[in-house]
Amino acid sequence: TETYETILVERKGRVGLITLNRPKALNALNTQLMNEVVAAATAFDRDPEIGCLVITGSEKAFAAGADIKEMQGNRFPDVYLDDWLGPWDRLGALRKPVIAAVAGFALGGGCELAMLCDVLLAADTAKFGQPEIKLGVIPGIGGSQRLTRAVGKAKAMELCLTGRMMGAEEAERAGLVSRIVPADQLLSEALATAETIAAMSAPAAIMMKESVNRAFETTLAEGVRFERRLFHAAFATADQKEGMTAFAEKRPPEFQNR
Ligand code: CO8
Repeated sequence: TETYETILVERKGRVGLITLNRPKALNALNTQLMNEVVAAATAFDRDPEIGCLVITGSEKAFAAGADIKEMQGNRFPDVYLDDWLGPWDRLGALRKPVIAAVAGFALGGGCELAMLCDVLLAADTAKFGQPEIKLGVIPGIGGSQRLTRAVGKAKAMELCLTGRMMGAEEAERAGLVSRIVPADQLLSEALATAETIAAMSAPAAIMMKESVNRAFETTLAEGVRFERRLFHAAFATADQKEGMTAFAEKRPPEFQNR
């Protein structure tokens, strides 16, 4: 088992929980934290005992962005050759559903990390923003792309060009956030949602995630075709037989994840 210094990793039944834990830097995302989150998430993704992941931060900050003190001396040839930030793409490529549970600041890379997840639960204290412009740069792990897809061009442009933060209410209205919960219930709600997902048929949950994500990558006709193929494929699983038999027999299903 790995030991981590910048995150806490726990198993809660079939849910894998990753808590960002650099409280003195408001969970700023330095290289070590990136490597640890990606390693822990990848391990959960491969673990057949885990059905869903939750990534959360502290009450004050989900994450206040990339670590400004670590990156201020970076130069183009070095970061280009190192593929700096490239490992974050592996988080977006996980197969199992990932829930971001966001309280407090989710700024810059923190907002981008939340948007790399599949379900975004926000505490009423959550504050989202892409303040990179104030540092003379732009987002680097998909913020300009995912925020624009989530909230539309006008709001994304305004937020990215001014660096203004938006609160949970505005973020929910704009479609960035799945649901707002009181701050003191954020983790329990996130874990309950994750348990619900983890109790579904694992192949169906992965097909579902792949299919919804397809909506961002392709045309409507291709997306519908992709969905139809997976829908047909679902009839090859024992879980489809179990789910439908259980419905007919008026009992809860017991999925075998196969
Ligand atoms: N990097 C490094 N240290 C940070 C960061 C950060 N992003 N944010 C906060 N800290 C540190 C502060 O320096 C301070 O440390 P110290 O006590 O040693 O002075 C400590 O955390 C507490 O912070 P504050 O005293 O500033 O706390 P406040 O409550 O007064 O303010 C804010 C909270 C408003 C969140 C403020 O800290 C802030 O503005 N932080 C910077 C936010 C920001 O600009 N984020 C964007 C960074 S750029 C970015 O993310 C680029 C994305 C590219 C890809 C990212 C991949 C991960």
